[in-house]
Amino acid sequence: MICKMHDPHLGSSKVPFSCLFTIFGTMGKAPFFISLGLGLCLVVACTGAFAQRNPADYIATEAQVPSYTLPPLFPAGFATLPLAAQKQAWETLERPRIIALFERHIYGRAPSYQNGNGWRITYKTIEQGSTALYRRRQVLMTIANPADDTLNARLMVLLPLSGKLKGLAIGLNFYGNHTTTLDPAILLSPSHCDPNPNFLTAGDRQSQASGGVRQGRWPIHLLLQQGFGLITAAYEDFEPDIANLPSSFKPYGLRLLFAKAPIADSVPAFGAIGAWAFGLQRMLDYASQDPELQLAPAYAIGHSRLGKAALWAAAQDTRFAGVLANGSGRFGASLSRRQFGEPLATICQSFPHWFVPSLPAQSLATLPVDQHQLIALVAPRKVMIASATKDWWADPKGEFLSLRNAAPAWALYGQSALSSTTPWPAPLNPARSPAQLYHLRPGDHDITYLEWQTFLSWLGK
Ligand code: GTR
Repeated sequence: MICKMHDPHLGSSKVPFSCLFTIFGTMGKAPFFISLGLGLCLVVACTGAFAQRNPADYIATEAQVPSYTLPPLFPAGFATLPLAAQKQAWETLERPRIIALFERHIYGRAPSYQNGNGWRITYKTIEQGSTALYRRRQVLMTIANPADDTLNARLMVLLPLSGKLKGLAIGLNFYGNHTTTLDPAILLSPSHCDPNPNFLTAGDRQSQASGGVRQGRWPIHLLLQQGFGLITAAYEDFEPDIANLPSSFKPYGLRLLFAKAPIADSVPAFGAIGAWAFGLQRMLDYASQDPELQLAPAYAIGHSRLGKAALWAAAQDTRFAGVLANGSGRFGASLSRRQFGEPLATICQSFPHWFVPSLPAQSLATLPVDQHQLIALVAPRKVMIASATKDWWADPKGEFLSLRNAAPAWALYGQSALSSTTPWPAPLNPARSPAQLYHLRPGDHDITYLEWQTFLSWLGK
């Protein structure tokens, strides 16, 4: 049975009835009347009380898609160079040029704190322990700007009990670390979160009652079984997801921290997507300075807006061994010039704080980059792009075409990649090469066990 359930990160969507049992199953520690309240909320949601985006108001069928031409992946004459020279030109000229274009026109620039300009980061283990499943550390990351303003992010690090660490998944979560597991030792963060009665938030702050409500998105058991560790943090620890954030907002995020110690730069400072990507990179820094974690390949993982952030982080930062960008859609994996689903103007209007202020004024004709170029920046590392059949808003086919159009970047490294004629695959029949994987799941905008399982088993090959 399917019912409608409101989730601001889904719009309004359908979730399997079984999820209600999962949620109720996690409610053991909450008082009975809270469970009852949740039940009532879900019943209201099931009546379809929440508005849904109407595909009739957007381009949502293939026949309506206007023709488009993508910016070429390589400059003119590139193919005439010997392969070694192409690879060198890609790494020394093209990658930096393309990254600079994405910074200037879409995501904005991060502070380059590593270059001795006064930004500092410290880590403090504030709790550790173990369960029958994993070893656990909770780490307070403090980021300080040159003027000594600071912000804290709380990292939850889960590691297999024994054996060599095979890999690390690094991803941000929406409602708090404690929502990913039923472990009562997980600490809450005081950062903002989207007020969501379905997940029992305390207004716009995290609440203990939300323990485990997002386990379905975080199959920790599976990760550990495969020898993987997990580092996660609430995304709003790094940047509140609020348009027109007042400067008095507490606790503030990276954008205000950056604004308090501005650097002379003609490129605008990052929007929220850039700030979350920066957060992922700093989580990777934590892994890189730890004797055990630094030995494992680290993968950026994210869903939806956090899929956009994961892709941007992995594109810039070659220390990531790869990325799983799930349902990342507009300004994630999907091609901007393929007008299907969420329009450029709509995303800029709904989420003006995600991007540089000049983005809404861009037309598709003037935008100097498209998203296949972003994916190409991940080469020769691993990239999995995942979509869902009913997620027309994110343009599943556009996500696939973007990956396919990025394939020549892998060829520079002598890696076989998707061919230019690979068709958009049927659901559950992924298109794959050793370093590129596209997966289409039947269903809605979500990340599930299936995407994680597909990603991990592909990495294991
Ligand atoms: C939507 C947004 C999408 C996607 C999604 C999410 O409303 O339009 O691009 O990012 O939010 O992050 O949940």
